[in-house]
Amino acid sequence: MQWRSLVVGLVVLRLSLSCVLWLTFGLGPGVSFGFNFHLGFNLHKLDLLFREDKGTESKGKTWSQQIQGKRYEQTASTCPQVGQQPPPQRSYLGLFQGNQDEYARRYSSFPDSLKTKMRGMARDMFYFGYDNYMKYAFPKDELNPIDCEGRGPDVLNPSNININDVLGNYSLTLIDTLDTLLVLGNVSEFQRAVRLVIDTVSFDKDSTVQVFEANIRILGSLISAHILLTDPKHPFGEVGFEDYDNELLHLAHDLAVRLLPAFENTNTGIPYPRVNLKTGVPPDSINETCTAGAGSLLVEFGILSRLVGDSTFEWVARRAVRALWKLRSNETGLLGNVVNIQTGQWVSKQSGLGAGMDSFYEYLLKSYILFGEKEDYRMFQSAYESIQIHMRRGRESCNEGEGDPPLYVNVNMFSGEIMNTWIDSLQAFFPGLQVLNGDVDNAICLHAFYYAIWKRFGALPERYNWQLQAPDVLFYPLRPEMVESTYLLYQATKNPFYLHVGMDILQSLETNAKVRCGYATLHHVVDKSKEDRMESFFLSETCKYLYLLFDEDNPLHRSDNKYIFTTEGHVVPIDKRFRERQWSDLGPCEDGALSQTQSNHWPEDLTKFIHVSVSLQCNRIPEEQRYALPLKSVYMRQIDHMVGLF
Ligand code: DMJ
Repeated sequence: MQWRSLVVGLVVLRLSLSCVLWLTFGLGPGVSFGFNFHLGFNLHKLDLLFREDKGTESKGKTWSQQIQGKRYEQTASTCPQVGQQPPPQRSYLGLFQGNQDEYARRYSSFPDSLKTKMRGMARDMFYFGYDNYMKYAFPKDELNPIDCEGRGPDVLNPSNININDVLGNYSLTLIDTLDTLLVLGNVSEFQRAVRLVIDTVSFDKDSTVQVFEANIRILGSLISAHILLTDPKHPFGEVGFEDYDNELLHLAHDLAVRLLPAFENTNTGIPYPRVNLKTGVPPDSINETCTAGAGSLLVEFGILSRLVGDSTFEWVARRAVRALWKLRSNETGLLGNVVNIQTGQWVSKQSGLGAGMDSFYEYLLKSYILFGEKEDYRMFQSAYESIQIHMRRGRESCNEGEGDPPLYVNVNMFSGEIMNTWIDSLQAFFPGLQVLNGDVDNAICLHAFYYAIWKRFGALPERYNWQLQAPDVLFYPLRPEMVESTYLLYQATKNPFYLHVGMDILQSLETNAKVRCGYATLHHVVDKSKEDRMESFFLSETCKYLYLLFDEDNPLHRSDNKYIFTTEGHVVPIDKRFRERQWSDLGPCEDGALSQTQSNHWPEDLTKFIHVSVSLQCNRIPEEQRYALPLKSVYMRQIDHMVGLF
């Protein structure tokens, strides 16, 4: 009974506040969710919980209004039925007009001199981390940037998977960083680093690592550096050296062979999450894996197969993707984020775009772009459609109409019902993928939401609760996703807005994360306390994308060079030879939806991806569009308001 009184009390309180507002400002109930959102704060939460209990959550367009337990069926983007008059509405747009120029003033130009300065800042950021890693930490895996020491696996606590999944006692940071040195134009240091890897790295280690992490950070980096070293087009100039004898490729192959036991003794073909590099799958291994972990191996394994002429690697990676795909829901087409590899049962039915799922989607599209297998694109298209239908909330168009800004929420894979009210930092990669898919409009809006969160905290909290307007999980380990999307959006639009975003990111990293020997994980995005850890992706991705954002003349941006980035930011050319395989035994596609797969040729429309995926020189964009904000001021202001910036 108590909660009912509380609800009634809150309803009364809210009605009184609405009355005051109505009498004072003439604001009726159909106005800005911003006001409703603020004033009905606790009520939203109770209503949401109540509705979730009853399972009545629906998939309307206005998610902030939904959380208040209201139904605003008649939004501006919903056509009224013929003969019916829509109820008069007062637009929230009106509330924000008049101040819109502050956004235009702030974001609509970016002088070349500032660009040069920011490029220098990104370069210095990289070298501060890299040089100190080499000085204090190499050959260990990571640098502890506060104590200026190296860090290897946690041998005393094998169950510390936060560390041991990633650190294999194989000079992780050095390997992960190889191609960034080339992107920064440092050929001599690249060559020195390659030699160091060849001379010192061995995978014959008693380390139990996560297959996914070893694949994206180590295998991906080795094959990327190998390809760049041997690329006959010499995109970065003469980077090869005379006595190079494919050692990086041999190392990559050696590692991949050590990962193969993960694909044995699994009923579904979905791999075990971890292997010991010496002894294979540990006897006490769990039978559960996340979708991204098992389903994001195809890019690296596929390239390796094609480079060494052995289909095994691509075959196991593809079998895993197909097995996961078969387990999608018949109702929604969505997958969950944790699955049992023996039974094929979903352990977690949550479907989202962030942790546990992110690179699964990414690699469907990137595999297709690289290898031209139509099967991959069909899966991607179908997944993208399901995401749009079941996860996307908010107004239909990013830059038009009324309603909440688009947002992608975590839903139950079978019912599409919302499961919680947070989005995570990893999801910030998605606008970059949307750009790659040609959906720049949606990318702009989602990115703007994350940027507003960044502005508020000077970082992205690991989880942000959009209902509470507060972080749920407070750390920020220097992740790259936000800057990755910023870079790809800049390449697609050439809008100076994105240079400002990059500058903000650079400045907050300098202010909030810089310590004695590098950049430290933020333990708490509000009080800015730190942890003594600098993950390898900070140098391999965060710094790389920041530098590229400001380096217009980078070889990667020349129109005759076409590249794609792996999920760890490693550069791989889109090359004809990766579309030619010497085998035809990829196995039949058992899934009816994919059975049309016959040809391994790229279809005609691939140019769409090539244009956005690589360094498009966007000089064709008309001036007035280039310097207009990518998102109208009124919508930017709406989002800023919504994340509590004012
Ligand atoms: C990186 O290792 C990769 O970007 C991966 O896809 C996701 N997690 C980290 C960065 O956050």
